[in-house]
Amino acid sequence: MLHQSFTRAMAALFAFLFLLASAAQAQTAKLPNVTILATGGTIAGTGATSTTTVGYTAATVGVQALIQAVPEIAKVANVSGEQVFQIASENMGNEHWLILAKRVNALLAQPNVDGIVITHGTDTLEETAYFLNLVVKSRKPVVVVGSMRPSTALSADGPINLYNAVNLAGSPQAVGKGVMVAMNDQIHAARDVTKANTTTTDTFRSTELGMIGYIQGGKPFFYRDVTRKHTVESEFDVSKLDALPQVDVAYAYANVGDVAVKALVAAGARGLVHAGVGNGSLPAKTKPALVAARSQGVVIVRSARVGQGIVARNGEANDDQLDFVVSDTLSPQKARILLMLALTKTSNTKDIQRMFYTY
Ligand code: DAS
Repeated sequence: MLHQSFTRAMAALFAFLFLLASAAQAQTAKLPNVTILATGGTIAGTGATSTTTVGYTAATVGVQALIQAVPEIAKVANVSGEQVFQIASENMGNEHWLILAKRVNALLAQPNVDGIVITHGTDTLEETAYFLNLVVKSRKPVVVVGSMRPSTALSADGPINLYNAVNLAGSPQAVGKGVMVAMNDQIHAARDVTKANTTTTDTFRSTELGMIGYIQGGKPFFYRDVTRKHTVESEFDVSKLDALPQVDVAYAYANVGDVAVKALVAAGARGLVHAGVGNGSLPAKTKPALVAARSQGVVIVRSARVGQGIVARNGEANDDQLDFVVSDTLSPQKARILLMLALTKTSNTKDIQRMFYTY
């Protein structure tokens, strides 16, 4: 009699545990599969004390520790992590971008990967995001995220930024939006976002062209669409590239000469972005060096240091006569990225100008 009751109790227990496991499995099966690619930065940084918000060490915490620090992530996505690099992003280079882009495309080609989050230093985050926006070959969400305070700081922004980024990367509404930057509960398009403050948590801004949405309660809310081509509509493909053409930026200011331009060209620049004053103006002391560079086959893009607005073709210079390209609204650092990729396809300035009005 006792034996029968024990057997019945054990059978009931096993049935309950089986149902529990099945329910958990069903729940997991419903969650999106998101891969986190960690590259370093402040989000992986540590400081000596909880009030150390400057003077900390970036790129010290590994991807698994970043994930374990936010257990809530497991409730919204099936997450796996890869440590691609561990660097402060002021040291990000073309070689890093090629490795990262190839890994992103390989992962997104897998049917069991629904989205990707890239944790990154904030200093060049906008540049990596724009580069990927032009070379990722998938409509699946790719979200670049960082933080302005190290993981050890009071009110560190990294954990909530990471939680938001994973939610966004796993969200069906984020499909087809191009590469996004998720910081400070905001969603920005890679093309128009820039780091606008040295230290504050609201540093990422899309100023005049506007961010594309918010993340509230872990959910994305979109209010704008991206108008320029990106990802699967892009003509650029880095899958077979081991290097990118050397393209540099020369900054204009009162009393500037031509030393920087001449030095960059002498060092082998195949393209040169001039960060002009105002509407991309060319100082008289710099212009001859740019004209000479063009005559040697260097492609010149007139951009502007001001940060907002369209650099008008044939406005402050006769671009038709000089055979220069204008950057449209791209910042000098982003114009450099597009020019680099353009030069993997062509050196024809009319074709390159089309690209600057397309992406
Ligand atoms: N040095 C900065 C970087 O790695 C730290 C940061 O803000 O992430 O970009």
